[in-house]
Amino acid sequence: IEKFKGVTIAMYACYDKSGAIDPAAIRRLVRHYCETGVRGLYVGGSTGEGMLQSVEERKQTLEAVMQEARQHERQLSVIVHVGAPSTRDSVELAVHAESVGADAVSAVPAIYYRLSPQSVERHWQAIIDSTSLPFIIYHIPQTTGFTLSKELLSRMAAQEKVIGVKISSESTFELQQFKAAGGPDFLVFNGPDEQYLAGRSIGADGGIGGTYGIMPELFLKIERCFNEGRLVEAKEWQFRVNEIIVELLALPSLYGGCKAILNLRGFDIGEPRMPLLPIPESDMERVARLNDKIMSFIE
Ligand code: NGF
Repeated sequence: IEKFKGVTIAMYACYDKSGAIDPAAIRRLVRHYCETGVRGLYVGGSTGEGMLQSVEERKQTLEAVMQEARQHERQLSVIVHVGAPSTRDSVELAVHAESVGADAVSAVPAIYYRLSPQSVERHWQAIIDSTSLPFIIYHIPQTTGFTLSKELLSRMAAQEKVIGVKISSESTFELQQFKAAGGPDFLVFNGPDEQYLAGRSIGADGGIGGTYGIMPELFLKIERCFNEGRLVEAKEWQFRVNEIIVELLALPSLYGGCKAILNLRGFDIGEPRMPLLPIPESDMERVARLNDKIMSFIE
């Protein structure tokens, strides 16, 4: 489980001008992330727009990620989000993830229907049983509407294959409680990037986040300061990160903003897919200023 600890970037979806998956752009971005020193990538989650893509597109995306990631000496740990409205699609994606050499799979509860805990448990179990890969629960109640109880979490965590939970709810208390319920070897990933340091301080083993991809260097600084016990410095870096996140959240869409920043840097990954909004021309000056600010923090 060591290979999953630390900073894991939630990968952005990459599209060409027509809105189709762009394998070349994916590989370009993964190549860049391989050089930053982060621990791994989380593919096809909220940031990765997995829910807005067909099963085939999700497979195509992962294949491009794996082809690039496996060419580098520094091996990124690749966690694949296979959550989907149907168990059948999630299982198909999990089987595919294993076949291309991913390190772990992860899933939200099946979305759209209001599901009982028994139903979510059966859904996750079907995914877990379909491969020999480790499984990471994805807890994001604000989008799925599903409240994960400590009881269900503990039952899931009792299985060897269930190695952790990614907690995107904003409660650090819940994070601490889930860590206690899972036990010392059960991984907890911080979800809200604004609380990376708070999450780490209260028991998270690392984080998976959607804004890491435009400023991995800053999250690595927080991580390093935290590990070396330099907490005042860690807090200063977190505050700088939060200055950026506040501005990103004020844009028409968060992922649109992140992608626009990467496009300014020449990555050419396209816009988010509707209903997520692109950044209008009128906001591009703001985005450029934000990019300058990030770069000034990184230097
Ligand atoms: O996007 C959300 C919704 N949360 C993400 C993250 O927890 C989920 C977080 O990075 C994620 O990264 C993924 O599955 O791809 C936020 O974007 C960030 O903290 C800004 O608010 O809650």
